[in-house]
Amino acid sequence: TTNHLRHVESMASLPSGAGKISHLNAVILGEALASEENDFVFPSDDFSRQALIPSPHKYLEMYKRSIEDPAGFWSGIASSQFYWKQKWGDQVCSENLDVRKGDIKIEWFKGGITNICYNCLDRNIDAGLADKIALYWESNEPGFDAHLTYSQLLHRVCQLANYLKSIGVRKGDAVIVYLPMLMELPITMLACARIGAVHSVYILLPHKIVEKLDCKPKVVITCNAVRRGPKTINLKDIVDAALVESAKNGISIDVCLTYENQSALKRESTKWQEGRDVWWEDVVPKYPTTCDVEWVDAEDPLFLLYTSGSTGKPKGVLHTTGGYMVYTATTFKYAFDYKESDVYWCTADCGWITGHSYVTYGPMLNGATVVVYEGVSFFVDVSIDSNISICYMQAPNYPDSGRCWDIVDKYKVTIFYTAPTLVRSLMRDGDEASCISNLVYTLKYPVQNYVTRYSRKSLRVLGSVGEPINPSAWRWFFNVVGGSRCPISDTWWQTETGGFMITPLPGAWPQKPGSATFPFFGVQPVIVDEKGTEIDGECSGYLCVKGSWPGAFRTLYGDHERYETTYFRPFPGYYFTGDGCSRDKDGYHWLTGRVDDVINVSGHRIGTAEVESALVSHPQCAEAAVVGVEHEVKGQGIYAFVTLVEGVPYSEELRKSLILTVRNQIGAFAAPDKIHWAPGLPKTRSGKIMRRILRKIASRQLDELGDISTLAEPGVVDQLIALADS
Ligand code: 6R9
Repeated sequence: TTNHLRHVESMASLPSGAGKISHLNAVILGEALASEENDFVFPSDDFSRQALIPSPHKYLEMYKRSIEDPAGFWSGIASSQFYWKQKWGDQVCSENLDVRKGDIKIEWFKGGITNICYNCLDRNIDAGLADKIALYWESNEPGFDAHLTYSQLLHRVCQLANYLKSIGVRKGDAVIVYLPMLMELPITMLACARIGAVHSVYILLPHKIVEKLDCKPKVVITCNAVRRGPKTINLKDIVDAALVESAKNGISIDVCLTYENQSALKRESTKWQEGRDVWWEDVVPKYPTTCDVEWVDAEDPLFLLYTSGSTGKPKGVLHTTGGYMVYTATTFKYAFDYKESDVYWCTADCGWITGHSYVTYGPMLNGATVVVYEGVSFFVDVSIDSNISICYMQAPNYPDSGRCWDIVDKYKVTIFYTAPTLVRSLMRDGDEASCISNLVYTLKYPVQNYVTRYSRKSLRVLGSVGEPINPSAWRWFFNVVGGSRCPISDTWWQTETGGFMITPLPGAWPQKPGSATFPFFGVQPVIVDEKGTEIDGECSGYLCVKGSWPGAFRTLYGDHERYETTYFRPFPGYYFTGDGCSRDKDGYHWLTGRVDDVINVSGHRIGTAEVESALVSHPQCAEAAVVGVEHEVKGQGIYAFVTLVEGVPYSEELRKSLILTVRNQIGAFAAPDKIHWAPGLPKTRSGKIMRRILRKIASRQLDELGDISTLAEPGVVDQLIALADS
């Protein structure tokens, strides 16, 4: 095609100096592209022509600059596109990323004084966006919606900020947020940021919250209930239970601000603790709609977000203000080729980093119009009832599996950002003729396919995040959902990185289904072997990052030691991502999943250790070992080997009760898909469980068990195999 040629030409004409950037070597040569590989998918000429980064050449030019002069590159963006009350000091970035040279430290724009809420709202309003829609809110029930313009959003944010100040929330104080996808969630995040408070948003609030409250919050913001598909979930009950637990540990919450989500539950039916609980609607609207900004240092904390680690205790990832602001805004703009007229929908929940960086901050900093959808758009069945339904991953299938595209058409969504788990589940439903649960829908859409009965013609760019997207899901997303027209930004990044690290720039690169392609500006990914030696060219190994980027997390809250040990000690001199990665002959990056003991279920990280500790807390469970197994929809499923206390017989009832224990302690999404009764576990003589073998048994690759001679009791393997399908 002509487009194909254009790409090859632009690659061939690159300056030879660009070749110094080693991982791009292969691509710069352009050889593979010329060799008619059919696994490339090219952006259309039309798309590339209007794109912010229209060619590999342009990308390389900017990429080179960002690597050779990071301070110049980022300070140029920071000063031209954001408001700073006061400019930063002499140094744009000061860092030590080498444990051998002292404490790890990352600082960007230190001394710069700003406020991210001001930059999201006031700055955009001053620039003429006052009447532009900031948020479209779509309810769980089709037909119910709301919206706010930028100036209306600012008023709401200010009212809440004033209320929070009135109850004593000050700069640096932590605020716990447990809200569903209502407009009040981004409002809350922005209100905290406006007054310099540190928000800590949860996607679930397990009973074990006590472990997480080391930030000593005084205020919790929640709502009474939420509708997810056909179900009502009483969030307030979950909060109440968590607060009882934390009180036992001496953490007392003064105020539990509760939004009355009327469509889900009336206030009369909400359990209430006088003196602590306050209805949002009774107090917040009484406050003034303007509120002075608390100016903060670029390195003042913005938020804490807890994420699973490979050892039991969740990690409180701390992000600061200035670098995060510059980084999320810039990544959003380029990776989605953002235009002012775009309508953007990210299906992630704000309780996940994706919701922080790419529902709230990144898009709002760009003055974008954002769709917020209340209903099930992702997963999570957070109910804490005792009824074990094995449905913890839910697709957005209410009233049916066409809901996403219904929303896309309704708001004329142009950029749609979601997770492979959702793509896979809709792919499963999407190609079937409709088998519809709802009469109105049946009459409206008699026999058509869930996807194609909608136009989707507004779509321009698609995005994927959370786990590697399988090439088959990629192709379905591209061909069916995007009508073979919309580039897919498969964004690889982490809670820790704050924003995109390896991502296609739509329009710039030909894509390969399943590859996250190339690093974002300023990011230097390196692949190392077990010894920590960088490997070049076509290779695979451990993914690390050299140097810092503005969006990087600065510490683990209250545990800088663990921050260094987990991320900077495994391969001294580098940030270790915990992921495996290979690079192909064309320089494209392929993420291969976690190399530590973290399972990725529907894009959510669950430490094996967390699930194991929950299982073992059951009085009849002696020992547990958890591994991930391939799962058609969730990406990975949880497979648990469980050894029972001597003399206790294995039964269906016990199985349910084990699963319930995990649900109650961690959350429904962590519930094992399979409990495999194990009279014994394969262990080395030093007592380490050999997960390598358990993974093989779990995936029934029995002829690939490998060497089992180092086992203390090799006989257990045969026992386990015998019990595999019992
Ligand atoms: C944003 C987010 C991070 C882990 C990460 C990796 C996996 C995320 C991915 C991906 C392949 C992608 N991951 N995006 N793997 N391709 N596009 O997911 O943050 O919840 O912290 O998870 O998710 O394994 O290390 P987080």
